[in-house]
Amino acid sequence: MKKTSQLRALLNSGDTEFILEAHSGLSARIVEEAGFKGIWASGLALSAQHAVRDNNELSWTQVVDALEFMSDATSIPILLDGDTGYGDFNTMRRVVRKLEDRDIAGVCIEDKLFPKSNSFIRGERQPLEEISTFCGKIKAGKDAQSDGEFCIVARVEALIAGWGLDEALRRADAYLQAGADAILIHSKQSQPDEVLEFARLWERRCPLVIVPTKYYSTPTEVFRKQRIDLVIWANHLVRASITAMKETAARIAQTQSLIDSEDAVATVSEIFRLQGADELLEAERRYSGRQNVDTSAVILAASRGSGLDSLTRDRPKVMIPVAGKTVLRRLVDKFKSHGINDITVVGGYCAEAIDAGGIQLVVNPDWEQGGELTSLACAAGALQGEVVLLYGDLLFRSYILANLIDWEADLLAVVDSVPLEEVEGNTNDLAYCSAPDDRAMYQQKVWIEHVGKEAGWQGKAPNGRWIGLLRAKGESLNILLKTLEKMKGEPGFEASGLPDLINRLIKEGCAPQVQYINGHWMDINRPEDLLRADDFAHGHAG
Ligand code: SPV
Ligand code: MG
Repeated sequence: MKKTSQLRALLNSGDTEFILEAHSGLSARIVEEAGFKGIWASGLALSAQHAVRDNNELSWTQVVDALEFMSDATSIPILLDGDTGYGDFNTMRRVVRKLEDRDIAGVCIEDKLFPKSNSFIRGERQPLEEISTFCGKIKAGKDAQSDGEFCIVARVEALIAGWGLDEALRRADAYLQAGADAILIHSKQSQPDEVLEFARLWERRCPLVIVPTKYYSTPTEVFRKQRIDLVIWANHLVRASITAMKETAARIAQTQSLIDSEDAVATVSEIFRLQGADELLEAERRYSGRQNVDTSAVILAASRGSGLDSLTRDRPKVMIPVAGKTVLRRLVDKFKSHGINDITVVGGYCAEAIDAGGIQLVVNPDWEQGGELTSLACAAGALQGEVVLLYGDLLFRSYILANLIDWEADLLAVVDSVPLEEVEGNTNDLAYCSAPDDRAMYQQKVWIEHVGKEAGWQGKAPNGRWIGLLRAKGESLNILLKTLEKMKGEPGFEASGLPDLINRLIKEGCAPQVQYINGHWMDINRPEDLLRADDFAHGHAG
């Protein structure tokens, strides 16, 4: 339903309905999320939000600009507190057209003189507008609206100005004749008596609206009984924000720290949620055309690295420095420089020593008994879109990552084809492939057939070593996730590693394509690897 029709339905529902004040896009969204069917764009709150007085110090175009944010942020109708209409009948016409442009459902105008002041500041001394002049404004507004459902609410200030009930009724009647869609009867008394009496005498000639700011202690049942159509809770969000901001500001000023305030305020992710950050991420996926938007990295770093005793006494392998920078920082920098900013590290041993800057740290509680796949399962939530999966003790040249991201294949594994007899260090993950490395061929189509420690498999010699770097996306990533889930329920899962997962994927018909390399990487398993790593980092080796 369009917003104008929603407001009209609210005024004419036959029940007592409620709308709450908002003064910004954010507060408007909060009103809608709280379940309200409409928003009161309060003049007092809007001006207070800008630290100016409720005396038309905010120009009406500034009001309209603020309303645009509120309207864009919500799908429920906004009734603007339009003060006196900001001028004469002519201004009123222009205001109505501009409000319709911003999808505002209605405006309430009060029968005071421009520039007005708030009714609760010496309200009794404020002069009222001539009835005929005010009726002209209502008529001009009604004639200016292009949507027949747009509502003009006429606010009667006669009670506040001290003119009495008869004058209030006389004015309300004239305003109704002039075309008003509803009457707002305002009062500054602490009891609702005069408002209820007005309502009784008004006899439901048109929808009646009230603002019980001053007679706030009246039970809502009383309004229902008098069949008030719309109750405006006119200023509680701006007041709530003042209290919350003052308390938080004082606490931070006093403690010179954030520690005592963190739990008392909304989280930063709550801000993102209210801003609709998720929608933008989704839109980025659809529209940005950038390749790496979805690419994330998952680094397995739960193990201590048993061959590195004293170096890993109080930190996991990833936190070992190489040429002045930890292995993890090197990996993170490399990923970031390739546009991969969503990096998850699965820690375990001494996870608290992992520098969590710029990464999501997930801890595998079973790291001691569990193998690599128990760690991978902990990061299952991060296995979305396109994922680079690797061991946390890897150093490699940047082009390897660049190619890994660039290649088309859904599932891609990096295999080093340097002959084993020339290899220093780890020869664990031997790769048996559908064809040997033909270095004369670019993007040669080869698949892994098996990964294992054994020096021969089905009578074949290995074609190289899988370096512990894998990239998965699309259907292959789905199959990987399903396979991981299946393996979780099987005996032996606890002890399984990434090569077991690869072998299982091959059995499922999802063999990784091979990206052959020739050196240019290393992993860190023994103390002597560290000297090589320093050289590697300085570009002297590999
Ligand atoms: C407002 O919210 O700005 C109003 C209602 O006009 S009151 O402040 O009660 O007059
Ligand atoms: Mg006001």
